[in-house]
Amino acid sequence: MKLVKTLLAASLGALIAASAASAVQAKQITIGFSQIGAESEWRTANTNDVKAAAKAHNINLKFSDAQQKQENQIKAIRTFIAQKVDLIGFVPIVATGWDNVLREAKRAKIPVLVMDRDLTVSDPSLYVAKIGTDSVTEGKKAFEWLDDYVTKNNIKPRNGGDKLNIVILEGTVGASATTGRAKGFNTALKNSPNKDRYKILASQTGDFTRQKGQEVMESFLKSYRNDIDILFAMNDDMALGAIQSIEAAGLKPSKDIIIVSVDGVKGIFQAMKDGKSNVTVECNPLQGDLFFTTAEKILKGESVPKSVFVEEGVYPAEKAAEVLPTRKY
Ligand code: GZL
Repeated sequence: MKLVKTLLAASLGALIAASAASAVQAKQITIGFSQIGAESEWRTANTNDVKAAAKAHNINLKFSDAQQKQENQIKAIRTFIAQKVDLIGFVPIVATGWDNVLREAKRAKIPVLVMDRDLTVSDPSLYVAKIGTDSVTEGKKAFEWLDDYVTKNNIKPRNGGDKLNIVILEGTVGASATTGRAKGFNTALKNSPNKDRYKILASQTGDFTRQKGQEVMESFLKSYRNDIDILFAMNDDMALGAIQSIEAAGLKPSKDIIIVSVDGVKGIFQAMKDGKSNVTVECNPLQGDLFFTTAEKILKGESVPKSVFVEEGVYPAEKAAEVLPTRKY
């Protein structure tokens, strides 16, 4: 009789444990996600991928669009804390200014997972990890492609001088994508054996938007028209805006002015196919699946790497027609 009671108690215990475990598994994860805004084709692709991946992972996603304002991101994170979400995700529009709100998340014992851009905090434990892109390498790849192209095609300054003049359309001021790409590009230029053939004539933010890219390129052309040989645009949207200004000034984009940009969105592949741009360095926005897989690991108490980069390539114009139909964004 005693044995029967023991067996019954054991099976009851197992039943309770199993149902508790299944209850934990059954509990849908709720994640609060603060997105920067919708400033570029790239950002829209990133948002669409996050939403699709949340569905695929059966995540209850509370999505907030900050309309390009850091204060809106901070407000959204505070709301997520008040709602006691399981995890907070966000794309830091700029690298600094997050310590206080992330301390509030830490006090509320809500883990924070960063996507896409980097942040600078006084205490690295304020966020668990960052899933995203390596903007320094993207900037380095951009210059290295340019240097190789100039050498192979024996490109000479349009004004007959001894320097190939570069103008730069920078991204959002203070964003890690901006500082990283600038660092990568400028360091590769400084380390190049051909560094003396280049001069950076002007560099100004176009805030990653097509409209500002067009406006700033128009002002560059007014100031330096026939002295500009190369445009480095820190994203494709600004390059596409600049192409419109270059054509309006009666110049041939990709021929009179070599154009190098970053992202790899469909719009730049079409421009390259139309003979209007030279190369795009891919920055992969399709980070949603990796983000939610990592979030699930964090919530199970598993350890994850502090930083994980997604795969990225380089696509010159001659590849555009072949690659365009395969592009997912
Ligand atoms: C890069 C990403 C940048 C893109 C832009 O990781 O944060 O923001 O390059 C986007 O197109 O606006």
